Amino acid sequence: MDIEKPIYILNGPNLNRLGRREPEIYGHATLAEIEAQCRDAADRHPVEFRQSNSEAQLIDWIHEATDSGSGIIINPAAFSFTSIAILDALKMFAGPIIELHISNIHRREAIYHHSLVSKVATAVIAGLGPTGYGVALRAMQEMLASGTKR
Ligand code: CA2
Repeated sequence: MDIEKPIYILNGPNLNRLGRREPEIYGHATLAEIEAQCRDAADRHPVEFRQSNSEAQLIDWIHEATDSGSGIIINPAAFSFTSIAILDALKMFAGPIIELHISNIHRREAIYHHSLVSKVATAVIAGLGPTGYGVALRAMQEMLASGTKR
């Protein structure tokens, strides 16, 4: 294991607007505050923290992580439920993948219940609020230390 390889934390559409609406579902933290929380939790690895509203951009970042990353934490947001292209890109990644949702998607409307990404995720975290990012990062570092593959 190369401990210098970064953990990619990828965030999908609309998450750049966090903290501005529906705090009862998503909490009050902005994505910038969540990024700071992740950098605090990442004591052993460099972190690439990114957000895009574009499916193509997220796929390019998954390819980048496949070439030079150690693990992927991904909140694909609405693309969780629609994107076979993101699923296919993640299949090429050999390391651990944590799918993360701020809300508990299973308590919500039926359109949020079936994530395509879960098929390729090593683990899924949902419903912990913004705290889930720090939890995911600590779990990812444990996985990398113990040599977990996808
Ligand atoms: O709970 C999550 O993290 C989600 O991935 C968020 C997605 C939703 O489609 C998934 O079902 C669950 C939606 C993100 C919406 O972004 C927001 C932006 C501003 C305020 C609140 C949410």
